[in-house]
Amino acid sequence: MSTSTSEPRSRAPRLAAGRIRTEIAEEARRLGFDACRFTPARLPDETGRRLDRAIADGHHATMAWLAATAARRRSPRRMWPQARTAIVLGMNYGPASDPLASLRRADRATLSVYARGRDYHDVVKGRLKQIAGRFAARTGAAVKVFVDTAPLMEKPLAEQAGLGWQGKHTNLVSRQFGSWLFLGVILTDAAIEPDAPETDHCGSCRACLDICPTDAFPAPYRLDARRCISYLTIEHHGPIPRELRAGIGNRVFGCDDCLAVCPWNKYARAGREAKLAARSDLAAPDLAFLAGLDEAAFRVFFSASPVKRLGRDRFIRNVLTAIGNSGRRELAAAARPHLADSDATVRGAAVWALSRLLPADEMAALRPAGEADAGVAGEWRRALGGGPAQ
Ligand code: B12
Ligand code: SF4
Repeated sequence: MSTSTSEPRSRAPRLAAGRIRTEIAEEARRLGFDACRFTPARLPDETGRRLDRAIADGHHATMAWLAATAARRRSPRRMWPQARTAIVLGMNYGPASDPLASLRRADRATLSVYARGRDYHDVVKGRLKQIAGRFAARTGAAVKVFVDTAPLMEKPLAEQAGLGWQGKHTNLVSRQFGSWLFLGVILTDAAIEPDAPETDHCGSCRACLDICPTDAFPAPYRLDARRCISYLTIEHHGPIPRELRAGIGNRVFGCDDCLAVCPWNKYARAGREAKLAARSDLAAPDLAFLAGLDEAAFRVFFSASPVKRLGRDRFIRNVLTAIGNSGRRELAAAARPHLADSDATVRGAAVWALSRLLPADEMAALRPAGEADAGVAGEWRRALGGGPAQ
């Protein structure tokens, strides 16, 4: 998100180049960033061509904003022609314990590591603004601040700045922090001496590709979001495609499998940023409890968490998918009330979940007299043997 701009009347070149770098890096460290490096605010044509190819192949799924902004996204200068330097910052959010441990507990939910603490957008954005604001005030340089949602390719920029390299799972891998860096970028019209880029250290390893539960990598370094659990549980609206539901397991918000198995994590350590510390009640929350959250309770339980942005309906859809995958008949009681939910996607997810836990005669007894939504009616038909159950 572009959150801060000052006039493009730069006096920055008057300052000694080394001093600017040191001042910014020290400020970044003081504000809790673990990496801060500099690179020219342009990306090679090859990066743009790869973006085009991903979009042409439909790998962006329903994230139409990726395609709509592709022309600006391919290089920072397409978005802001005066930009000369990208200051790329990384914040380590490495987990203190095995982030995949809750996957083995069928009655519990798994939230991705980044969703177990405060929303990183709030934490990172405010601090980027502080760094950029002070730098602009000292030098007269123009600045713009970005975290995640702006049309900027943060991972290729971070690789070019030398924070790490884009691994086969497509995320940035750092020799110091493994897969666990949040990225943020400050663009400026000041020319600052660049750092050297990082090179690829994946070698022949394919651990991230092989562990993916939904087979989302058509090739190394290429992710098809249509099959990625992170996309399906966070970005996707409406029913989750039937053939992918089983692979989701008990993941109710995001997925970390490909990140967590990276061998470079062995050099990583737990993040030191207190505000991003994991909430203990989100390490493996009870599925029955989560299924019982109404709108108000959902907002309170997930206040300040990125999960809140998902909204209650999509979150309950995810919880019901996890219940359907649990194999725990006793969880049927938590799913049953959602057969009458006001949201059709939630009703459909409840039908699917219950059909995986209950025998056909019990399922038939639960069928409502009428179902106006065609999608939910279809779920009922399949659940009662009128179509292939998965
Ligand atoms: C869209 C998006 C998603 C989508 C699509 C992911 C994707 N890989 O594109 C979804 C919803 C699936 C997603 C999921 C996640 N995301 Co996300 N996401 C983004 C976002 C907003 C844009 C990424 C983008 O431009 N994608 C378009 C594709 C085409 O670009 P690309 O991934 O860089 O693809 C490159 C490769 O395919 C490469 N390539 C293609 N062929 C080849 C061949 C070779 C040989 C090579 C070397 C390269 C190569 O070229 C392409 C261009 O560089 C960024 C923030 C930002 N503005 O950058 C965050 C971001 C990438 N996400 C982030 C995170 C943390 C996640 C999750 C871990 C969250 C979670 N736990 O669930 C997962 C990880 C899933 C995964 N394996 O990628 C972080 C990653 C931090 C890091 N260390 O890299 C970012 C940077 C946000 C941030 N500010 O910190 N995300
Ligand atoms: S985040 Fe999960 S589903 Fe997505 S590519 Fe990685 S392992 Fe596969």
